[in-house]
Amino acid sequence: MHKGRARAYTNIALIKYWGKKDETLILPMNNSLSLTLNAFYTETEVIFDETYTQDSFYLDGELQDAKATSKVSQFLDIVRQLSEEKSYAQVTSKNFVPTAAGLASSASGLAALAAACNEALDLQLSDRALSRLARRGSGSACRSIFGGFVEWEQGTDDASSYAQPLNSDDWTDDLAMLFILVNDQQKDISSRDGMKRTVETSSFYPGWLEEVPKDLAIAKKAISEKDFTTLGTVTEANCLKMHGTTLAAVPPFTYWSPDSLKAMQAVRSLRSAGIECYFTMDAGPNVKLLIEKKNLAQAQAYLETLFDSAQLVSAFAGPGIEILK
Ligand code: FM0
Repeated sequence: MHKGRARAYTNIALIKYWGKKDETLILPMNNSLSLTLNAFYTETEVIFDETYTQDSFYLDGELQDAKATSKVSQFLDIVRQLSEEKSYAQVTSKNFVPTAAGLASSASGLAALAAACNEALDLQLSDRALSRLARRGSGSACRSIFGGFVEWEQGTDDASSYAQPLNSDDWTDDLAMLFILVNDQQKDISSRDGMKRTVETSSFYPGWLEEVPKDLAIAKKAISEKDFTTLGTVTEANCLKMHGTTLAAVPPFTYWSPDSLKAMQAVRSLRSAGIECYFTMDAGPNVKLLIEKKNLAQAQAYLETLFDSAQLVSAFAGPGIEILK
């Protein structure tokens, strides 16, 4: 019996990962840059035991169905390939996110699973090797190995595609993210399916690939200079470009709901009132604001006039992977 436990925090991309050049290895079409957060995380325990007759996956106390288990099982196969271990495993995960927030994250989930496997099987992977392993489960998970600002270098093969921290701790302490949790009835298109359809069919996708290196360079310079205005401006612009690509996909789709637009407008109103903040969005309708800590209370007070206070959740910069005993 081999057992390991780990905690991983979710991350939100400021410059987005959107599209794969290799779907098996999960090699992305572009570099991305994220902020790891402290408020949402996953704790995962993995037990490999030769008496097990199949892999099993419990999430928040419930045994998962074949579909959810197969994603975990495929990842365990990769772990079994690179280790001596041949046994099946039991994976028990708990997501620490606000209830019904729709924030359950594959980034924190797969990063925690990778770290738990590393611990259970004493693989002694370096953080970089662990980032590569987590990437095989879910691309954005490779960034959750590290805390603060993190860049995922797209690379050209399995060995060269990994994340690394930007070492900007003294500035991340001043920053916050405010989540506006938007209710919506739309059927979800997963990020995996959405980016695939976009790469394959969107006439706007080549434009996206032209823009990302420029946005990334602006973002990295802004981080090194602690220039919040420039970082926020490029974060918001990059998000809009990513979401623009979905409108030209065939068939077209969008992750935006009416309340997403309402939240974006609220961000613009806050800026007009001199409270600087910028939005970003991922493969769903929730809107996330990048803001300096010193302005958080004021922004929250304004947003509470437009949204239910239960829809507003704030987070600060968080750490990298943690091993739990
Ligand atoms: O996080 O197919 O990692 O950079 O969140 O598992 O590799 O879930 F929606 C935008 C994350 C995509 C941007 O995709 O996909 C970002 C996104 P996988 P992920």
